Order: sequence, then structure tokens, then C-alpha cells
Amino acid sequence: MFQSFFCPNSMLENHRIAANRAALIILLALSVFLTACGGGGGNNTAASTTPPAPPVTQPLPPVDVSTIMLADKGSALAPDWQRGAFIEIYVRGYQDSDGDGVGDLKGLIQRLDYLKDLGIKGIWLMPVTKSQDGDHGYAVSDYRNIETAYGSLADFDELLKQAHDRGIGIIIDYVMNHSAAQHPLFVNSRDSDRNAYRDWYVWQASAPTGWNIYGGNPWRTVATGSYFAPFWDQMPDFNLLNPSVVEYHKNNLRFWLNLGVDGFRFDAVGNLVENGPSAWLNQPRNYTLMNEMRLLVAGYSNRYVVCEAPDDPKGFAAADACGGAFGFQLQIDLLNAARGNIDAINKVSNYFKTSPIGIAPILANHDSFAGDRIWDQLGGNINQYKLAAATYLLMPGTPFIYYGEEIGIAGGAGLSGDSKLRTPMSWSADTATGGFTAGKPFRALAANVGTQNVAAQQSDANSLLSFYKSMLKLRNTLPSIAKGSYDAPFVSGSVMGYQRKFAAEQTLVLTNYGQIAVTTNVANLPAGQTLNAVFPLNSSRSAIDANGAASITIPAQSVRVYTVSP
Ligand SMILES: [Ca+2]
Ligand SMILES: [Ca+2]
Repeated sequence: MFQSFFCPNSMLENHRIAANRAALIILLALSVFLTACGGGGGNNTAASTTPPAPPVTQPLPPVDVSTIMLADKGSALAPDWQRGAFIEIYVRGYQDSDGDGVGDLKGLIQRLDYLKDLGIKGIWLMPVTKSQDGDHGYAVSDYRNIETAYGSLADFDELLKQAHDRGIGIIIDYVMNHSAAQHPLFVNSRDSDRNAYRDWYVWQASAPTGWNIYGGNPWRTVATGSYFAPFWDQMPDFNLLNPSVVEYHKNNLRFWLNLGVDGFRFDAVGNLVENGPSAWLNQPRNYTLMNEMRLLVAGYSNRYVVCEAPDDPKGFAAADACGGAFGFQLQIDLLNAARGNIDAINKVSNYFKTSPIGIAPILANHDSFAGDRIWDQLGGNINQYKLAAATYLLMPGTPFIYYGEEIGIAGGAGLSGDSKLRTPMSWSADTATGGFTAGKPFRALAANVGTQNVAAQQSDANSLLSFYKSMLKLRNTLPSIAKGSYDAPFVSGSVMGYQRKFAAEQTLVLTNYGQIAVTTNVANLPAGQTLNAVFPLNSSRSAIDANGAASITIPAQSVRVYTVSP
């Protein structure tokens, strides 16, 4: 795992070593390490003709912590674009363009027309920065470059341009809590307790006792001390109480914003700062720190921020913290409501009575702690699946679809844990490639690729994909659904109803989660006006009586959406 620390890739970097070491010492060190890497070629001229030098333990990789100033190119996107639906995409698993079996940015560009047709207004890319893990990308080894297997910064520029041309924004994952152990900053920090970057990470002379985070000891001991790394020993936590570290991250954010990226998904914001073994989650500084980051992003035109904070979505979604956060825990109620559970239907109905508009509802994501693929959780029950989708795609907030969810992709065949959720996308029924690559996919395909795939569903008006398109079309054509108020919510038996209002537009959404048709008397409507069905289009008009009530029959397991007109 550590073998590439000083070997071929970083040898090139060593030619740029900072001037605080004499050239002679660098030559000596290069000689030593070229030999260690099997590339020295036996040339010891430098070593044999120079006088004795001070001892050098190892050449440290150069770090780039340069300042980047705000340079806003403006935004090509519509105002309120971030109230449309997003899709979370794992680039490695989306589309391979060159046959190496690994998804890449060029492949994603080829699929932008599909995403536009689906009705997507924003894409969250799981980390595209260079990583040590070569998989999920959360072990970032270079905050200002693209993962080699994904392409180049030029490809990323092209992706931004092509997405913007289609009215789609791109936000990228930003990992502020930790870097890769191979990141040059940590390699320096680990070198000695006198290194200039020692205090950029969290060090103790020896591991303190009494710590337990997610069932493990977060302290990792190496020759120079013990560092704090709760998620993985190869992902050391930054010391975010060091102002230089915060400045570094701000410069990295400006790097991407200056390129034209439309915002960020911030990883693990509940874990940023630790104040002791019983005070390591959701510390007060985490909220003010994220407010600083949000303000930095807000210095650019029309950008968007959403945070991952499973233990406090509402706190971090607040306007004086991230301004946006995923609605963790809500997904459990959404799925139980879809199964017809009355208690869950009531919880869903009540959710946005007290939640900030910045909540971003999900059904699932790339982490197994948030649940399995929806197909697996619902046992392939398409009616329940459509109810779950309708519920969160028509609600307030900004919904995030996890790639493949819209076609009912299942977990990977024979896989478990997070890998099971991060398979290649099922574009076709080809059980060898899924239409994902011309080569051999880097990981097993979804177990149901033969039946649940884009090709099979695109021309089927009753497919899950067509249903997702219908829901997103409502969101994209009715401002009240995308960004309106949440009014007059009620639950009556298995029926949930609410109204959305924006400017003069008023809509009514009714969902029957039960197994039989229900006739419901809907109240609090404008007296004497008419309900016009906008979904499905063939359902009938209904009159609102003088008391502002209308009697409506909703078939079993279905959703009805109406606009109100005089
Ligand atoms: Ca590729
Ligand atoms: Ca931390």
C-alpha cells in the first residue's frame, strides 16, 4: 500500500523539491531512492565525489499550498437550478469511454443527453480528485487534480461545458476532514515532530486512551508518534483547528469554483473537529466552519452546497451552517410509507413542517449505512418503488437520486457492503458488460442487469424510468413543486395529501399508499375553483365546493397531482 510513496510517480515530483534543501542533498537522496526503487542504474558518481553531507532520512515530497484568489466566471445555469433533482454519480461505475473497464469523465459526457432527458438539473460527482484508494476516491492525494483513471482537468472543463449547455450543474465531493496518507502534506507531517506541516494533522507523542469511534480506536501509531484517523489508517484527519489548514481548504475550493464548478457536497461534516474522547461528533466549531465554507461558495454566482451529516441533517441544513444537508433517516420513513406503514406516512407528512428547505431528501446513496439498493429493499415491488419515488421527488427540498435508482438497479452480483452499491451502470441487457464498457468491467454488474436496464425501459411507458421522468417533468414544469411552500398537509388512512404554492400557482398532491382505492374529502382548497389533473393526465377534473373541499377517489398505490384554477 505504501510502495508508491517515493517510487516512480513521486520521483518526478522530487525534481521540484522546495529550496530549503541543498541541491547536493537532493542528488544524494535521489540516488538512494532510485536504488531503492530499482531504478538507480548503479551510477554512484555523485555520492563518491562529494564531501560528507548532513544525514538525510528521506526526501520529502513538495507540497502545493499556494493561495488561489476568487475569480468568478459567473453561472450559465438558471436561477433556482438547485431546486431541480440531482443525481449522485460514481464516475468509476457510470460509463467507460476507452475500454479499460473503468468509468471516466469522457464516458460521463457521452451520457449527459440521457441525464437531460431524465430531467436532471444537477449532478453530484463522488470524488473526482486524485486518490490513494483508486476506488471511492475519499482518500484524496491531490486536491487540485483529477483522478488519473477518470481523465484530465481538460476533460473536466469539457464536462462542465457540456453539462452547462444542457442546463445541468455539476457539484463535486469535497473531503475536508481527512486526506490520503500518501498526500504530500501528510508524508511531511509524519516525517518528524519538527516538520513544518506537523500541526496540519492531529498528532500525539503516544496514543491517548479512552477513544472509540464507530467501534474502533481512531489513533494510529507510527515511528514518529500517533495520529488521528477514525475512518481508515490511510485517511488521517486534518487538524482543522489550525487556521493554515482551513485556508488551504478554502484555496482548494476556489480552485474548483474558478474552473466553473457549481458547488460542493461536503463529506463527513459531523467529524471535522474533535474536542476529546466524548466530544468528537457535531462539535460547535463544525457548524461555524461550514458556515465559513458556505459563505466562500456564496461569493460566487448561483452555487450550491449540500453536506453529509447523518447525525444532524437539520442542524447542518440550517441557513447559518451548510445551508443544505441530506435528509438522513427520512429515507427509512419514505420506504416504509411506500410499504403502506401508517406511522411512516404520518412521519413523512410531518417532516417538512419543521425541516429547513435546505434538506436534500434521498432514498439511498453510495454508503451501505444509508441502506441497500432500493430494488433490494423493496424486493423488486415496482408499485412500492414508484410510490417511494413520487413521495420524495415531489416534496420540498432538493431530491438526490442515486445513479441507477431510476431503473431499479439491484446490488452487485456476489458483492457485499459498499461495493455492492457501487457497480457499473446497467445501460443494456448485456450480462457481460451492461453496455458500460467495451472491455471487462472493473467490478461485478448489478444482479438484475438482464431485466432492469436503460435499453429495456426507455420505450416502455409503464417502466420505472418513465415514471421517474414523469415525476421530474412535474418538478421541472411546475415551480410550485420545485420551490413552493408546503401547505395543508394531512393524512387520512393510507392517503397523504399536501398543497404547494409558488406565486399564483397552486398544486395539490395526493398519494394513496394502500392496497385499495380510497375516496378522500380534501379540505383547505380555494372555494369554487377547479382541480385539473396534471398527473396522470387522463384523470378527471374535480370541482371544489363552496367550503373549499373536494371529494377525490385515488386508486390503490398511486399518486395524483392537480393544479388549481378558477
Ligand atoms: Ca476508462
Ligand atoms: Ca476530524
